[in-house]
Amino acid sequence: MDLFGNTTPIDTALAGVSLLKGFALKDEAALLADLASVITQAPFRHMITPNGFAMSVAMSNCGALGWVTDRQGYRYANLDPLTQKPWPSIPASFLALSQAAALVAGYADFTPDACLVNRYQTGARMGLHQDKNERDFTQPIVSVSLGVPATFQFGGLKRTDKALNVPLYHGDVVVWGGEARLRYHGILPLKASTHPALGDVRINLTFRKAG
Ligand code: MD6
Ligand code: FE
Repeated sequence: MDLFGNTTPIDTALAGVSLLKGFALKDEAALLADLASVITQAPFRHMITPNGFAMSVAMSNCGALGWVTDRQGYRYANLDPLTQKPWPSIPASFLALSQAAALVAGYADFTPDACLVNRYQTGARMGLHQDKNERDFTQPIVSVSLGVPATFQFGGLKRTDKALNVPLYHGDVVVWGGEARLRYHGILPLKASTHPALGDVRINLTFRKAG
């Protein structure tokens, strides 16, 4: 499957990235119900970066491991620091979707143990970063976008490499692996907008094999 469906040629600069437009739409109802359940158990919070700044993106997690940041650094933790309880387990609808997307992208045995849930309100952004707190870089990351659109920046292997802007819409799924796995990426400040099911926010689910 090529990156932009069948309308645009494959951009070889993005080898290792599969953009599955609308792949999550058929599961919308179950995903939103399961999302609500996860957030009831592990509420969204603005975590603190190692430099002491509150992130503009609010976060939660489900799965055996959850991605956290505080003054001590970025890491995966098996307890929610807010509740001191294990994170909720990855709901069946989340797991099935992530595995189906990984399979389409060529990863037959993706077994995520971590699902980071990001909530962007108007103006929230995620600066260019690499995902490198995971153990096994041969495993892909599966990223699901829900709610209002956002502009995703695909950079290179160096922070200063020029980034390509790609809009992501409700239901889009991106699978990252191979040579793309350590590329810098980020989300531009969210523009004010409203989605019929989610209101004025964007939700991103990123599934990983972290441990
Ligand atoms: C977001 N996503 O889409 C932020 N990281 O809100 C990420 O940081 C990300 O989508 C690694 C792989 C896929 C992603
Ligand atoms: Fe990331």
